[in-house]
Amino acid sequence: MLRATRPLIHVSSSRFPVLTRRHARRFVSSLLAEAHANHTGDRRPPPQNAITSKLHFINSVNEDGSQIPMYRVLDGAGKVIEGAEVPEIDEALARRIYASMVHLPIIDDVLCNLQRQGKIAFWMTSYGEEAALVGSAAALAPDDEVLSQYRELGVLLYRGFGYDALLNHVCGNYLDGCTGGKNMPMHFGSREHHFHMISAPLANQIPQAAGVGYALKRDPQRRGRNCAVVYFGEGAASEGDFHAGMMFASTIPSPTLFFARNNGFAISTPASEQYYGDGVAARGPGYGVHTVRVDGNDALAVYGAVQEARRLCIRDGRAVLVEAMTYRVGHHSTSDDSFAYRPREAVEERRRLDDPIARFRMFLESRGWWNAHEEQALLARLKDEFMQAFRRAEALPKPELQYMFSEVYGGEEPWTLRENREDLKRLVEKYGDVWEPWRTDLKKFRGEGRTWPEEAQMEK
Ligand SMILES: Cc1ncc(C[n+]2csc(CCOP(=O)(O)OP(=O)(O)O)c2C)c(N)n1
Ligand SMILES: [Mg+2]
Repeated sequence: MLRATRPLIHVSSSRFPVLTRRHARRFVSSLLAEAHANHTGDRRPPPQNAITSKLHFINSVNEDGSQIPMYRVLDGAGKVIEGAEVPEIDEALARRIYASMVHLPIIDDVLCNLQRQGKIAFWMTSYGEEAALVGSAAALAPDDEVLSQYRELGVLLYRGFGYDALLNHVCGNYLDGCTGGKNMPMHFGSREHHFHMISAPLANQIPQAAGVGYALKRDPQRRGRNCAVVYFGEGAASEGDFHAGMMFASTIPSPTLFFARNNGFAISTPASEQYYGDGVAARGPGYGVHTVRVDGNDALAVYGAVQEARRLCIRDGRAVLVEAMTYRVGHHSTSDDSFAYRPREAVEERRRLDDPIARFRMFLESRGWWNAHEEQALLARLKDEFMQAFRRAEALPKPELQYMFSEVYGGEEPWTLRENREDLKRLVEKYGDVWEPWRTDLKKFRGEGRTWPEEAQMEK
């Protein structure tokens, strides 16, 4: 990118040239070159790098070749580890984080069952990643712009996206404010909650986030106040778009916080086959980006790391990368059976040894902020509220059938869509009453698929 040359000293008289930073830099380096040449007899320009006479290859960001360490605050029993920097957290925030973690497996259990019963089309669980999601969400401002991959429901719910909004989307009914019933479940988003709509091609959100970060920097109302936060899996970090996004945010500086959820798998491909280097974190310094690796199953460590990452990001107006190490306890999605490619015992062992929810609960209990009685009451209340919301969403019809053709593209409707709509209308009129699958299915739509208002709109 071309940068405007900023004057260092601006002299208004036309007799003096404007001295720019670039001129000053050139002047100083020519002096240095001359001194270097006089001293050594070497007339070449002075090197930018320190010189070494040792031929030494490196393959690590650490001098000693070791892996980047992982920041942790709580041990497996929820006790603060020796020497840990404990982020400031009060009882109200800790309880909010905990409640937001706890409802994720409740939602996942219910929705996986409903998918098996054929009541919803698809679901992807957050099992095992509750601390990474909620701990990070808690460290952000509610109006930081979030661009997510798909497994980040916990972040959106933390911001107050309710069960009704979620289930209207999952059921694809006419009140689905995310995609108007047109997309698969898991394509949620909410303008009100500064959470950009999910789109399935992996990593597309990463360069977009660098652009969003840059837009925030250009906006005088939000500069120095907000950042863009992009969530992605370690699998998505193998896409070219990850590198494009990092490069953008590094060379065209913007307050963009990259949050990698390293859950050990990209569907059936284990992390060990996804990269040979030191995970995702090792790539950050290559782009000159401040980077930290954190224990993603430790809600307190994630909260502290993201809070600091956000502070740096906004202070410097530059990208920061956080890699949260966690484990995908669930199958990739309801279309996957992970026991076909990893032993069931390994998963059960992980769940038993390192449950992020239990770890944070023990921390709360050790401070006297939680007890078994509250636990029971909370679980029962959340399950009840969720089931009631499901019954409400399930009872609502799908949008007008013809709405599938509206609001697909901005601007003038392409003729292909108009033709498709007319074809469908003709077919419904011809077969809608006589062909059984359609006779039943059409009843699920508003107007039983027979009303064709000129311009169907998404319910707002
Ligand atoms: C460009 C592209 N390629 C492949 C897919 C199919 N796909 C969907 S999810 C996924 C795995 C992603 O793994 P990761 O980024 O680690 O996220 P996780 O599912 O582990 O949360 C793949 C390969 C896709 N959606 N888009
Ligand atoms: Mg993954």
